[in-house]
Amino acid sequence: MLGRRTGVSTNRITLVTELRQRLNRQRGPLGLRLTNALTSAIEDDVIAAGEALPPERELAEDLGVSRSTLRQCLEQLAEGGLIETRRGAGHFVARRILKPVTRLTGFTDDMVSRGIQPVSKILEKTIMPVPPDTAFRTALPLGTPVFVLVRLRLAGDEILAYERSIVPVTSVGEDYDGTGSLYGRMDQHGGRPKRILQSMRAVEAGPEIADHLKVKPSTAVLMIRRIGYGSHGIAVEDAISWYRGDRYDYVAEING
Ligand code: 16G
Repeated sequence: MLGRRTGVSTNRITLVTELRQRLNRQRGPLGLRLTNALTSAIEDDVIAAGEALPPERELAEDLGVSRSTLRQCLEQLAEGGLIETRRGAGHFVARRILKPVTRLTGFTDDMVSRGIQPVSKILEKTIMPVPPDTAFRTALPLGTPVFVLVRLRLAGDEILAYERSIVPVTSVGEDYDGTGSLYGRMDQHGGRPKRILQSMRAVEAGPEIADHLKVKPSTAVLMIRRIGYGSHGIAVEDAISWYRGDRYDYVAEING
């Protein structure tokens, strides 16, 4: 009501009230308090993923801080991946992808189930005898023909991952051109993995990965190794992926 009468949205009033309280609860330099207040407000969903922050000038006025202090805080949040700054449009709370580790899905499944358009850019596709390191990891006999597919994985125009998948040619068919969902293609041939061994670790993006993911070198990214086994226990995928660490939350249910 109040919001409508004054022309200020209720969301903005709630956000400003919350931020003021969070600012006052802390000690230390104003910039640090403001960064912490904004971070915790975003983490507590006071302002939801995808929503716009109020314009810089208005937010600075409402909070009684200078625009340059606010701008520095916003730059820090953008670097940490909490907000996205779109030129001419303002600052938006970044959307993160919650991915259950226990569900056996591929990238396309993950995107489609969230109503996001999956896009892939093929960087390399080759048929070759299985590389020795893959043969060691998967126990595929040396000489097995495999399809090597290197792709950038995007949600719309946003790059989320860079990945290399190696699958036996029998799992995709010799006429596969690498387009569309790899798992969708495998479903029509030998079948997608039924069991997966996966490891995940945080690494600093080297220059090549940073360039692919369009992040600054040394940014923390998730390196994920996945070996998928088909219904007869034979390996059908050896994959390595680098996922944007600021876009993915891997979640698991743990029962005691
Ligand atoms: C995921 C898998 C990857 C698999 C791909 C298939 C992880 C870490 N990696 O990105 O191993 O090849 O999905 O996706 O989950 P597609 O069916 O969309 O091609």
